[in-house]
Amino acid sequence: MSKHPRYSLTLLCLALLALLCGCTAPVPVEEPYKEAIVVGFSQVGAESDWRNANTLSMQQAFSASNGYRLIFDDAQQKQEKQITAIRNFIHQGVDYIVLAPTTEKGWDTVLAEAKAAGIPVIIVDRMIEAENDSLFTCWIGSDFLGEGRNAVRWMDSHLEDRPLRIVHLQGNIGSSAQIGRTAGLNEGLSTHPEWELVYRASGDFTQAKGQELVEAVLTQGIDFNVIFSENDNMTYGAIDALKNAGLTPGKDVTIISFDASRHALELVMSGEISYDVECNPLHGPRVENIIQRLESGLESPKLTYVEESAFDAATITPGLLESRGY
Ligand code: GYE
Repeated sequence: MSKHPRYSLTLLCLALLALLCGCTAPVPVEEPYKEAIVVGFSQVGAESDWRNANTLSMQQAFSASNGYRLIFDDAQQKQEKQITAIRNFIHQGVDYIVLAPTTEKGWDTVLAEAKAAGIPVIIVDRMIEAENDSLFTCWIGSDFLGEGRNAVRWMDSHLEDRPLRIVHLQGNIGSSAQIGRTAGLNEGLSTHPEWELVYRASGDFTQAKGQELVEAVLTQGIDFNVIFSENDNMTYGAIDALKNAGLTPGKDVTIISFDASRHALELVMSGEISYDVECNPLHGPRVENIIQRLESGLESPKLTYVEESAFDAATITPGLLESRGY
């Protein structure tokens, strides 16, 4: 049977009508009435500027004027809420499920349910660790280990003149963004005996927790000269904590950050952030393109990594800042 009973049914009715009328006139050439494609999108939450830009990009791509009905669910960084949302999507019989997973593990059961219901699942942004990869149709997102390695390469070539005492602010533990960026730093630590990790904790990718962690570091009197912060929002919190303590970000402490959202790039320009590794959140048109391919019966590559860059004072330009859409 056709994957799209809504089209075949319309055509069948037109053909029957033509038969009943006994008319020989050709069937009208207009496009058959197209129902909207229903997409259920389970989003991680609203923890960061990156996330909000990602949500907006998805909402714009899956608009009614583009032929979609988007059912959006914000899971507030809780995997249980995402599992419930996916079950609701299955129950509602959506055409596609798009999942931006909080963490990598724990999806096998619910994705098997989506598979049994015949609903394609597209994973976006972070990855999942599935027991077998037939549980999802495809994934599109970033090379998080590559991002971590990129930051380490910069530290290696720009901070070689002094021993590093690193404060590491991690993202939401168990998420691909945290796992990859942390693994990149760990590689750097293992090959640089002169780099010392003096503090490591998770700030869950939020500004408030980033600030709290750096305040705790300062209160404990830990000596440090680098902050390796796994996203821009935690960096903003860290900067506030440093400034409140009378320290100058970029001078007293070198800050490495991830995402490269517009405000962070302004801080690269002003020297408060020394290096920002880009992570592109504008996945809406990319996922939409995948769905269009699937609608036309084409396959989509199983894994797609988006291209990304990184910026420091030497590479940032006012033009780049202006053109930044997020
Ligand atoms: O870096 C962070 C967000 O998964 C790439 O999640 C995403 C990360 C991003 O909250 O800001």
